[in-house]
Amino acid sequence: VSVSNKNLREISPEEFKERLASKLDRHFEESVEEASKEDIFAALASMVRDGYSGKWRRTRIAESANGHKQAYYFSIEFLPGTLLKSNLLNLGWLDTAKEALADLGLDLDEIAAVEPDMALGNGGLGRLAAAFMDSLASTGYAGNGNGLRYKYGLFKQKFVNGYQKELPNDWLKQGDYWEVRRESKSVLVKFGGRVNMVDDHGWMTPQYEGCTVVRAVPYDVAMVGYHNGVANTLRLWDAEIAPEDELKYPSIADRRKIEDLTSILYPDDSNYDGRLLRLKQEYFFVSAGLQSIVNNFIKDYGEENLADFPKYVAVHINDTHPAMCVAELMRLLVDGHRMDWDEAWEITKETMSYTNHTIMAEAMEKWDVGMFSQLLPRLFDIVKEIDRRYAAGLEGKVSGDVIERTRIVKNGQIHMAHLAIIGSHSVNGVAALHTQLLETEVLSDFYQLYPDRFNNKTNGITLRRWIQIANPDLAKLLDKTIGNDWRFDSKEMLKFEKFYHDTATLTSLQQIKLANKQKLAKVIKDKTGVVVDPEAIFDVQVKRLHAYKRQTLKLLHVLKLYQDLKAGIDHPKRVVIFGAIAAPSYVFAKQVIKVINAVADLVNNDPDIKGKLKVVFLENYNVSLAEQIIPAADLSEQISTTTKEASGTSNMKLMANGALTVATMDGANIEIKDAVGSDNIFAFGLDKDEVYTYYANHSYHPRDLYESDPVLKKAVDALIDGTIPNCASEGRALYDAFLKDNEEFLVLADFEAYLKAQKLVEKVWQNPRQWAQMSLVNIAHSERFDADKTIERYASEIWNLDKVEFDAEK
Ligand code: DL6
Repeated sequence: VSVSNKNLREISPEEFKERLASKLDRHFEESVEEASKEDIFAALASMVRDGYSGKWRRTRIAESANGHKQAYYFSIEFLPGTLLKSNLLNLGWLDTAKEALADLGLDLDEIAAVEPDMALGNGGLGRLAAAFMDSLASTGYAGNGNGLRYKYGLFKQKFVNGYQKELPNDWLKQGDYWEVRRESKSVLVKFGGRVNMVDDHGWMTPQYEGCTVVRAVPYDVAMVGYHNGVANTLRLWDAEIAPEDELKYPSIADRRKIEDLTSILYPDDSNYDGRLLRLKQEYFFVSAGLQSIVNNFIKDYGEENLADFPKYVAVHINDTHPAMCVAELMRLLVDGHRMDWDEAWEITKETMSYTNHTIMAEAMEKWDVGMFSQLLPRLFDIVKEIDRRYAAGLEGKVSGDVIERTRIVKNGQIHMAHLAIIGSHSVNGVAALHTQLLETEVLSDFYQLYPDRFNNKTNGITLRRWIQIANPDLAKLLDKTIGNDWRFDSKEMLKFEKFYHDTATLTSLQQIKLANKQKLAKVIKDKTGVVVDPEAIFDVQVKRLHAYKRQTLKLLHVLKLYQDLKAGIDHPKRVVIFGAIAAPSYVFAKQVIKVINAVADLVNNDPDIKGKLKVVFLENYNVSLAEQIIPAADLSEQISTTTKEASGTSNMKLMANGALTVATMDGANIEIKDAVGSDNIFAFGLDKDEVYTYYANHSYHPRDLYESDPVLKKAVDALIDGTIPNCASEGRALYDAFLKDNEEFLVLADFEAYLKAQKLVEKVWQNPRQWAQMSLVNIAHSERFDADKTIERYASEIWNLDKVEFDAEK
């Protein structure tokens, strides 16, 4: 990129105040003194849009005019959180904004809190996609997102009596400040009906009959780069009635049948209708996105140059949800542009790349042939043909068993991961262990067939957001100690390690953490009424609720601490903080939530405990809440069953904020341990080989452990012996799950090692200087997980992008 401007204050406070006053005057006919927080927020958002609009236009023009290859990241989820502060930061306006507003007696944090989180994701998958958008722009690549504009997004989690209830998340009700509706770029997407292949001058061409046509309208959101004049695009599609079909849908109820396609993220897939809606959503954003990319390509380079498509376009399939990209691009090339199948296939493979984000079979999508072929008849034909040619091409070269295991269409189902792998030139996992497991276990047949396609890209996080925005005092301490170059090149953070013995720096670190904990204590009090002591260990587990992530192991630890305290065995003060949402139809996860909430009630209100242990489950965990919790964490719980967590990214955010990690050797925890050294992490638990030995030999018998370890037995029994009021059936469900022979998540098997690790935690906690030193090492080494670096690897090793070149200010 031409311009990398290191001026952290690109605008003066005076100019900022003037612009704000004039916006308020123009849009709301009011002065700063009269304006509500909402109006000030709207005025700020409008100023920010003015600030990047030229950059956005210039980037778009430069990207196509200069023949730059563009990457398109297709993802069912994007979780950018809120955008005001991150746009201010990336424009170089954040410090000025804080100062200017403070001069006016206003607090930027309070005003920014008006903005709802964009509810377009669920967890790590969506957050990673959003981090990549920021990094693509910030590293100066032409990279755009392609997803769905869910009107209600993921549900809003509420606890009623300790149970999770799901409410619609009306995040768009104030109107979104950042999106631009691009009516003229709308395309049509077809569902259902029948397809007849007719001979049109020697080319078999599909004729669609009786299908439902949905209009896809894009809403674009600028993804502003950090101090570099670049602004890329996140394109989100909304479903509308096609203008020519208005009469077909006369009533509101009729219209909603179409418009509801983009109402919610992850419709309940435990029933047929929910699954059908998911499939529709997936095809909708795949088809709309690819149509618009192909249209753009033809506008810029001409239809006659379609053979060069992969020179200018990379399409990334983020998890299996957009795997239909493979078949849809084939459809567009073969049906739409009369390209020969073999040529189209080579182009498709060269264009597509795929990331796998889990080894959990349940998340590797498969669609019933019946549903798929009815909803997408032409695409089904194409998938079948891809599958037929795949199998035919391997015949005689590899065993029939391998062909059978790797086929796309088999046993009445379409295997989307297989489609993505067969139709891509690159398949990557998201941490070294995960990629290794893909190669040796989960996708080993494919690895044998296509060893060159497989590669690892360990995940990363937006350090800018998690330090500069969420933990500004830590950012200032880094500036003071190592200078502010780290804000532009995270490698510089390694220099922070030089302050390992510096008492003043260690004291500052402790003070910053304490202040962050005081702030979080207030949030906890306001949200739950629970009073927590900021001097206690803040022990944090924030992530989706899933059996493999083992919030249950933390729960057993809490029960053990409670029992000790009741028996007069002392422990350092601790506040255990959970944040987690459960999929609406995931019964076990919801039972875990209920039991944790019941335990919280018990522990927090038991006078015998004297406040030495508190348990807090914060509702509706999202990016904004994460920004409040993570800077205040002392301890990061990364305790998944080894082999099950593909990477994890809360582990990275927490270490960057100086939390120490209690970790199984799973996912990216292994790489965190590599980075900080084994003295600066609390590693414990079964390793990969031990886990696989249990699985292979069916030799995990948790009841033996339970019978032979009285401490374990006592903690587990608390679930059913009446210790925890108001959750008898849920407690029983957990108890039964833990004791089931060959229980998949090996909870009890890791209990003893986990207690040992926590003993060590308590010991180190007694030595605040050592704790601060370990914390410092973790902060310094979080540079390794900067998403900018991850994106550099995707750009050079998978997408083959070069940086956008233009004069940012012209
Ligand atoms: O790669 C992003 C993120 C990883 O950090 C998590 O370890 C992984 O669980 C998550 N995967 C998914 C996929 N679906 N499921 N389950 O969300 O991806």
